[in-house]
Amino acid sequence: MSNKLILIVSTVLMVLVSFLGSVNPAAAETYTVKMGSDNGMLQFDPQTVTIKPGDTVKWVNNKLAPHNAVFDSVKLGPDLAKSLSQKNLVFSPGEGYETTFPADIATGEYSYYCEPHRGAGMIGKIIVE
Ligand SMILES: [Cu+2]
Repeated sequence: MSNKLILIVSTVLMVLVSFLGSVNPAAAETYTVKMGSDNGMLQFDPQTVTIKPGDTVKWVNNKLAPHNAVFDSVKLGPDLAKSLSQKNLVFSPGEGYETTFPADIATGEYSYYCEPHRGAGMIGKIIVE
């Protein structure tokens, strides 16, 4: 190869590398789930949220408190269930909490429930894909 060709090739490679280095992974997002629907149902709203690993779910008390959000320790194992769950009951409108799903969490469906209203069907689902 001539010196000129080597110079051109190395310049192209440098431009390519700096371009690739500037591409950021998608920024993590936050999804809000209302506890108690606007029309006064004992539900999480939306009942199903689809997220990616590293995203955050924010539960906010809306109506018919008290509520919480508990993940099943039998399915997930006690450590993961504990890290995702929010066991404290919320009473005031607007009160809530956030859970960031770990970047290395397995994809799949993660169902959870509100302890006081589980029997009434207050059950939600987070789909990690
Ligand atoms: Cu509830």
